[in-house]
Amino acid sequence: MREINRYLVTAALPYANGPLHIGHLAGAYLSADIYSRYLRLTGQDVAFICGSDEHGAAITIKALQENKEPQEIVDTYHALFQDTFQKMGISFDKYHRTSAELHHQTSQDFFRELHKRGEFIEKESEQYYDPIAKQFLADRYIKGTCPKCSHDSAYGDQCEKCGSALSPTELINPESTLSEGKPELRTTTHWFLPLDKYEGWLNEWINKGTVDGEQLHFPEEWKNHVLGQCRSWLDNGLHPRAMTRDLSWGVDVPQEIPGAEGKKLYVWLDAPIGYISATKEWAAENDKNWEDYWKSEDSALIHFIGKDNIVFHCLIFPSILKAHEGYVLPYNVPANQFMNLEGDKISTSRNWAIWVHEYLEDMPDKQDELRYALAKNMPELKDSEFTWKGFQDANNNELVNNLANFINRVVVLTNKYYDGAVPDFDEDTSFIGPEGEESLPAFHDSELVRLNDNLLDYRQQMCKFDFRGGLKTLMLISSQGNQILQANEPWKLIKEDEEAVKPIMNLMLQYLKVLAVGMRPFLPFSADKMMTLLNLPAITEEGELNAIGESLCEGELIVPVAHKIGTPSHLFSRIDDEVIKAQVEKLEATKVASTPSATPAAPLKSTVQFDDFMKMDLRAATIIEAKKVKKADKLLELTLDVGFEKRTVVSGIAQHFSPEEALGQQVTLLANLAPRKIRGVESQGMILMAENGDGSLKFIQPTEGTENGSSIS
Ligand code: B3M
Ligand code: ZN
Repeated sequence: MREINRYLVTAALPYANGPLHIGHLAGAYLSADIYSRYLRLTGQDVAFICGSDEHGAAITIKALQENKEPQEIVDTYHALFQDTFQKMGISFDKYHRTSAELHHQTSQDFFRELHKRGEFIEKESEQYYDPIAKQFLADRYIKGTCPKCSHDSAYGDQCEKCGSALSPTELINPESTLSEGKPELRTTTHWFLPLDKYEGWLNEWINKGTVDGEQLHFPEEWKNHVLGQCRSWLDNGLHPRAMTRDLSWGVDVPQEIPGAEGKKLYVWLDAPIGYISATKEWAAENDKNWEDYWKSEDSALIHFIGKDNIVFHCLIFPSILKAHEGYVLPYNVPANQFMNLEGDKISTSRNWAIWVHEYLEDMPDKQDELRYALAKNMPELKDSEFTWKGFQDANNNELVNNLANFINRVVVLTNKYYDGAVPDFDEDTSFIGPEGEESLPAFHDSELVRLNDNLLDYRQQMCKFDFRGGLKTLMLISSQGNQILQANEPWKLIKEDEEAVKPIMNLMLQYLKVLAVGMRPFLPFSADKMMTLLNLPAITEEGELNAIGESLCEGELIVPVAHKIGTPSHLFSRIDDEVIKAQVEKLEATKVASTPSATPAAPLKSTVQFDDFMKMDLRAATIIEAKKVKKADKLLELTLDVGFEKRTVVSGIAQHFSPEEALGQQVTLLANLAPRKIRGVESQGMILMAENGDGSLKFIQPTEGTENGSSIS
């Protein structure tokens, strides 16, 4: 078995072409930060790496729209990102950028090495060229009508309406986005990575975690939706992918290679290498060796990303790393799904988003409140939803009423009864436990162990990337503290039996320290304040959790008797309805501005009898596999987990959802529809969809917490 002595944690490099929204935070950055902070608290050696992705068409098109140079655009957003991340407490060890010289060199060296090893195939192909702009038109430089759904402004690489992946030559009536002129086909040569040749080892590596029989990771530790996406790509067959582009902005193909002139590296080749150049820079600044993190078997590479980046991090980048040789492959890629906002997909183009820098302007001291609301709702396994009401409730009911209330009570009472000094106590004094049980006198054996058990649950959840679970466990510790106070009523007991209050208050102070340290990954600012309240040294994230765990295990106090704590001050405050209303109105205003006039609803169908309706058996089910049906543009073949069994359903949603988008969604299944064969596949039921006035489709989804197989009536 592989021993891990070092962690290299990466978060997807954000494109420097627009500000960050809460979906970005919930997708990659917050989870990566929580995990890195957690690892540091357990004494691990961690390098937490990120940077701005400053190449690719996303940047040049933005520059074009704003009539600026690409460099100006990336400088603006790189600075904004640094500021936003820092204010939100994202604790990168290095935040780098891909326009840096070191990055250009690193990615060119990579290309050179792959070229030297003969890993590329050089291929001539016909590509659109804009004779007015004198440029080849890759990906987003070309627009036209989607051959799949007839949407009239599909891009050369993708139709944003139906989600289909396209190539520029498939577009009907292609048009250059640079000159709006008609492009012509010209021959150009590019270097391709033959991904089809790597299918064999990729299959073994994804499904068994082994390469040539050597165990490199454990697929059972990977999230199902990540494995599912990888398998669906592999099942559909991989194709050679061009690693270069004819562009003016990006990393030059090393000029000594014949034919390199005018060619740039494909952004998805250079961007992930950005993780390597960032690590190099960090290592140079911190007297570390970057190769320990990238080239040593006892190092675990963990990529935090959103689900739209899975194929690049789980198949393409690993292929690049392996082709180069000497590099570790990702140990886990705990990708998140998407976070929706108030019932709709977050969308930059429709301005349906909460921009993090604006949030910080509106609520400059509420970083932890946002981190909490996002973490508690993190789309770890399926899409989730952020609502302002939910944010308010999380703050008022959980942070204020549970956590802050508990902490405040303990600090106030300790100051009042003992002048702030942690009381000593008689171990034979009994008190009532959190579930109302009359606790046995052996305080050390029962209560500290209970606390440690909770802490162990938390640790297990955090190791498994179950951050929602970890946070819940911490909030449970806080609720248990509140329950112990409530059941024992020290404020009454103090008048009758002073001695009996001491073990309770002592224990509550131990709870506080566990909460401060445990909460640090989630609420770094508040955890620091909690340590100040306790008058304990600041948390340095250098193994504090281990220290606490060891003491609790031994039945030793983690806040010693006679230690003098600080004076009370409030950690969180209520957020009023007006504040929330203003935010909702701000968001709604963008919707009114961008929504076309409502289209009339479809006319009602004729009446059915109640009995007819009751014949339908509707069940909750989750899509666990999704793939396109060959030669059928409209169909997806879905595998559904219906709790008690699995079903195959062929559904006509392919023009609205890509297999990746469908994967992981919980849906409503009409389970007793007579099976029928569609394109040779037996479809065992139908999933229910809503059609909006504009023709877009939505899944009819059971509310959060509905178990697969539950019947819906
Ligand atoms: N910039 C895409 C994105 O932000 C891309 C990630 C690069 S990670 C190497 O979704
Ligand atoms: Zn389309």
